[in-house]
Amino acid sequence: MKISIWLMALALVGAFSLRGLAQTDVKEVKIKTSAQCDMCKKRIEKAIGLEKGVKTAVLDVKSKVLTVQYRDGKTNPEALRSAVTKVGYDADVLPADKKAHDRLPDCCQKGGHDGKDHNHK
Ligand SMILES: [Cu+2]
Repeated sequence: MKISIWLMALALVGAFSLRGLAQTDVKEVKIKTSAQCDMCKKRIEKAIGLEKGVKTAVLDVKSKVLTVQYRDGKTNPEALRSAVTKVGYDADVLPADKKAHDRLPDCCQKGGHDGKDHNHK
């Protein structure tokens, strides 16, 4: 009898600590960027991948959407968006950091050098 009470107590403690883990679990955010090409993809994924709390960062060039998996509590969508702007790209409603954007190769700047969306062949 005593043992089964202990087991129940253990199970309860286990359930609570699992809930605690879940709260610091991985979350996902999708950020619309102004990426133009595969170079942008690599640049953004590398920079955001190195941000604190980020597990994975994957950019879909076609939709320009960056999907970030991050640890809740270590970082947040606002910090991640701001990190994207510092790489030189728009992040949802946040405009790109101008200095960073102007340092990008022409083809990676907003709209590319001819003002049209294009992709490198
Ligand atoms: Cu580019």
